[in-house]
Amino acid sequence: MNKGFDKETFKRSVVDNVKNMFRRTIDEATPHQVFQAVAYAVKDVIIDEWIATHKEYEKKDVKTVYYLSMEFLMGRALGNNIINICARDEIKETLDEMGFDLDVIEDQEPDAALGNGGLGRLAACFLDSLATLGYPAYGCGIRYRYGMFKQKIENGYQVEVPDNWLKDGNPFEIRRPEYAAEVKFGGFVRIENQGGVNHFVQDGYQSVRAVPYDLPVIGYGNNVVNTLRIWDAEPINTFNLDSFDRGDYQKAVEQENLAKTIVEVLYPNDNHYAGKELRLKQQYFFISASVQRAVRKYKEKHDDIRKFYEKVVFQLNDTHPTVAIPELMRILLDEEGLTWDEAWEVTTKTCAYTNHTIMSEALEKWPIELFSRLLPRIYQIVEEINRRFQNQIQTMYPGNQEKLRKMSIIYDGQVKMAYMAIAASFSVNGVARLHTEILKHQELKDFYEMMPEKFNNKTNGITQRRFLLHGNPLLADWVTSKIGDEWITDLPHIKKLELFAEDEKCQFEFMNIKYQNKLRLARYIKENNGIDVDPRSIFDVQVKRLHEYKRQLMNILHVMYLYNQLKDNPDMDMIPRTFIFGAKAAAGYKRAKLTIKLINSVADVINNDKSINGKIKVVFIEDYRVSNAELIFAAADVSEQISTASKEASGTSNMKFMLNGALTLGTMDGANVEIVEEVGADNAFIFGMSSDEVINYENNGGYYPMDIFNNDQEIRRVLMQLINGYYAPDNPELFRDIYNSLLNTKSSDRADTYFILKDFRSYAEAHQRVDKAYRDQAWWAKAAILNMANCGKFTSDRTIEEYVKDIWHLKKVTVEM
Ligand code: 26V
Repeated sequence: MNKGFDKETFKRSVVDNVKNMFRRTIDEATPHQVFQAVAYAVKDVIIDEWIATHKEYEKKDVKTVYYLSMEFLMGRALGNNIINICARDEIKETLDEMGFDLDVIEDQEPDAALGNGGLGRLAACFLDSLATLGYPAYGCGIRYRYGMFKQKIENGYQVEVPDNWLKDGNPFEIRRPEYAAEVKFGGFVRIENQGGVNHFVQDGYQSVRAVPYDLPVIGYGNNVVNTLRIWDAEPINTFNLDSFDRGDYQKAVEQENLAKTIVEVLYPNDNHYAGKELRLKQQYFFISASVQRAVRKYKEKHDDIRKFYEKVVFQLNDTHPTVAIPELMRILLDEEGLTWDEAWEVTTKTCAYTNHTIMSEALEKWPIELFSRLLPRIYQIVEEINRRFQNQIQTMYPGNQEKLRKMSIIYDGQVKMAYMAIAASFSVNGVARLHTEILKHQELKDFYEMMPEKFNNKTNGITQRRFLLHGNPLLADWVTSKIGDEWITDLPHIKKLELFAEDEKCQFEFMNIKYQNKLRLARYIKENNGIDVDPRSIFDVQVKRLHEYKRQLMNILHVMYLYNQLKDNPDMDMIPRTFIFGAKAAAGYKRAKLTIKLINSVADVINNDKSINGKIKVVFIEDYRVSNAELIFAAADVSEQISTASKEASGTSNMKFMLNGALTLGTMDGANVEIVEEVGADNAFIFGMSSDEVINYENNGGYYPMDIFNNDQEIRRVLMQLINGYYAPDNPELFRDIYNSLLNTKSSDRADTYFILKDFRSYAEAHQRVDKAYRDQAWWAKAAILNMANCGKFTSDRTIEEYVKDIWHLKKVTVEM
């Protein structure tokens, strides 16, 4: 309940907004215009709190975390903002009285999809938790003109469509030209001797003007409104006759183009580094602007820049913002006049680094040629960082050339960003316990041995406010009716649900709510895919980016295997199952895109086969994104978390499913390990090789999938169907590449790199356990409720408290209104 909320004021505000913005009366407004009017009315409600929060931060001179991230996958703002100002019921009612449906209005808003997947959504959850817990924080990122592409499925294939999310404006953003900063690229470095002191001056550069746009990040029911600051690029001098006259025509046009291209589009790669120049420009652009601003802000109140770290901490979300390290060094050395040692002390006490993947293809390594050409002064500083780091290695390991070679920040013509991040950060963290252990003892072993004190784990979390309170109102209300509403800001309270797990009436209520949510998703699927699904079937869901290590392929191969069994034995006793997929493939990732085609081809055959009586349905949900994810988690019975053990750093959808009472079918990978620890192995379906086994095989050259192909006739049959036209009668060769990836050892890479055939039997057996378990509805309901009851650890509120305690050392602030 929002005490200050006044219905009549709100109504007037909406009506006035429609008039002022569109010169229309409210009854003439389109649904999208109504959305905008409502969004501005909500902004009206929070604007004073936003101002008050920052006044309070100023007054208390607080330490602030700057969460530096190339990605913030925020999703829609309106519904979440309404929830966090605790005015959901009031606003729903008010709009009802005006003849509008809040759900329909919310549906008008485009997702802010400024991120790819897990890493970007984690950043968004962290901002929600920081504001809710009352910690001073900025998110710093890029205002991409085009976010993550929209996915269309045409003839079973993924087609990428540009996401012009800003075309009708963004009601919540505020442009802040007063905080603009200049960012310089290219040119050369000149040394100027002034009174015996060397000054480094960058000349002959191109530059852009970085202009920030602020978005409010609203804490739940606490008057705190933090800021997500995303930077836009504008040309430094508007194209004018002046420069034309001076013969700078070329440069003026180039700078205009640079500004336009820099923020044009989010790179839609997840876990694959490509070494594109524009990507490095994006990185330096938003980092230079953010670091300059942080230094300027600090200096408004403090004179001793040597104590910068007492008020500021930079959290690097993966290596993408690592140029923050040499950029801060540059400012401290060249602009603030600190010595190297002084600047290094400040920098290393300010920066902390989070690692989100061990996949080697995601590691950022920039060619020296590119790096030094684009960022000449920054490169000089990186060289000096490396020189001193090498000295340190030599002191610790005298004569050990191997260490020097393996740990060098600059090696083999490349700058290794992860190594720089580790060398210059006071904290290095992984995102789940298993992941951190693998970092310490495998991937980053040398660094861990040299500086063990830096390494720590911060198991990821998710915000229950978006993924239960907003996404699943029926279940959220049910939980509150049983145990009160403390879970909203203190998720471990949800443990109290355990008392109801065995209660027949509660089990029935739970299953009924799940059924309602399955109906809601079935309607969505019918509207968007034209497929009828049976809400009484088991909804078995895998939604995440498409990647080989996540093994969507194993999932669909298993569906093919089940279908074969049904064809042989149409009376086979099985609970009807709907296999639901949602996944975007990176635009250039051929095999991933072919996997989407395979899923859709299998869906076509199976969904149209009357002979199996609808026992299996396969649905590929187009354009999986934050907004439809909320519907999907709410409706899931089974959560597929089936990555090859050791490969998924954490996973976060696993937690969102758990929160919504789905049971995990998964490997002992990432945070699944901790989920099972919390809920008990009896209340999940675990299968497959352990990470140790996987790593062992990898260190010994892999295994022989051909043995499985030769000895297991059912697997062989499935694989043959990839190349005999069973699912592609017009083009039997269509899936040859997938077949080859599983069986053919080319000289370079191993076959079945991700152990799909190796884990297949164990996976199929786990599916049988699911089928058997679902027959006992009381057992299933109990297990689902126990999953909810034991998900308390996985709130991002807990993760943030750990970051604060171990890394950031921030103080909570309260805002009175
Ligand atoms: C890497 C790259 C490489 C260069 C091109 C663009 C690009 C974009 C994103 C990434 C990030 C890949 C790392 C990542 O997303 N990791 C995921 O992080 C989640 C949050 O910690 C975690 O739950 C997932 O397991 C992990 O895969």
